[in-house]
Amino acid sequence: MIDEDDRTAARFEPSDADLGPDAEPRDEETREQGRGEPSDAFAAALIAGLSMPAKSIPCRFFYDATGSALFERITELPEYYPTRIETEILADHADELAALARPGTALIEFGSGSSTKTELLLARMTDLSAYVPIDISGAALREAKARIGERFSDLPVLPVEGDFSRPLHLPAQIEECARLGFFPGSTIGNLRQGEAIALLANMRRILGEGARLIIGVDLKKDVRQLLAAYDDPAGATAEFNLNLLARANRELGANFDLKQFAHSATYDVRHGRIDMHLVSRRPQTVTVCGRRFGFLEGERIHTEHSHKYDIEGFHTLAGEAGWRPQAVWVDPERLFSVHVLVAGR
Ligand code: AVJ
Repeated sequence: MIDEDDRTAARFEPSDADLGPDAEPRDEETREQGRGEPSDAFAAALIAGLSMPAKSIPCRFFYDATGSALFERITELPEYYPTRIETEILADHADELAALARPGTALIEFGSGSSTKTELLLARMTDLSAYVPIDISGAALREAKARIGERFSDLPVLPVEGDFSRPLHLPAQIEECARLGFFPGSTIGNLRQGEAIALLANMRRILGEGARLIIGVDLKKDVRQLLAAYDDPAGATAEFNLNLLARANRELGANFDLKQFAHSATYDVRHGRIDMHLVSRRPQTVTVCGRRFGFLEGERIHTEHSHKYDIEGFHTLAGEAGWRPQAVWVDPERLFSVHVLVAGR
């Protein structure tokens, strides 16, 4: 089931910022730009991506302050079901979630941006020993710690600043704890097959044998419904997509004319994924950091993959990374799935 072209892509969104707990901290100023990545990383990725015959921009650059706010708006759209349905599934399985967190368990969240869902879990998991958010952004971690610390004052919050697509150590304080991972939002869908397997395998190494992982995965469904979720009539997704170019103008002094690029979302049946592009409306030239990039009319910049799985397909993928299925929950309309996996073959 593994595509050749997917196999070669071994890693999840390589970033210049390998901030394991032992890495040298970068200075505060560069670290605070966007989602913890300095502008020069954006500049380098943008120039590399626009220099390829098939142009692309890595989707992790969506999430500067503006992009994060736009994504929040997307999650409130009637057409964008994933956030709403995943939250419902978690709420509907509160007792089973609580049972996953026996006394002495540490909850380890991959990313720290999903406040409502995290708080839903923490409210149910009353016997947790610690909450460990892992994120590349120190600012996001400080916010999460303040917010969680306020509402759950008895719960030790032990943030880890680092890139969870790389080897990473958990805090010594949770050495004796059972580990329960949490990776909501179908973020796994951003990765190609090979990258997704590599990330899941890395999470297994981080959490250790016997650990459990709660992971949200968007399901395959009617193509019209998928397309509506990624090309909403209110134009929020278009604005989110175009923010990549707006960000380049703001941060790098690029001169993209936002009116001359169109948002596009298509469904690729073979790979089971939504592809987002920005499409040049006419022949044009854009300057980024002193470099000129030509666009033909209709030429596209690829900006995001969002893979959709059926339950069996996701089980196969997780199995390749050394995870066994323990449980899977879906909503009555079968729009979204939440899996519980166990580390070990
Ligand atoms: C945050 C990656 C899950 O793929 O649905 C929403 C991002 N892109 N609308 C997704 C997104 C366009 C989202 N994920």
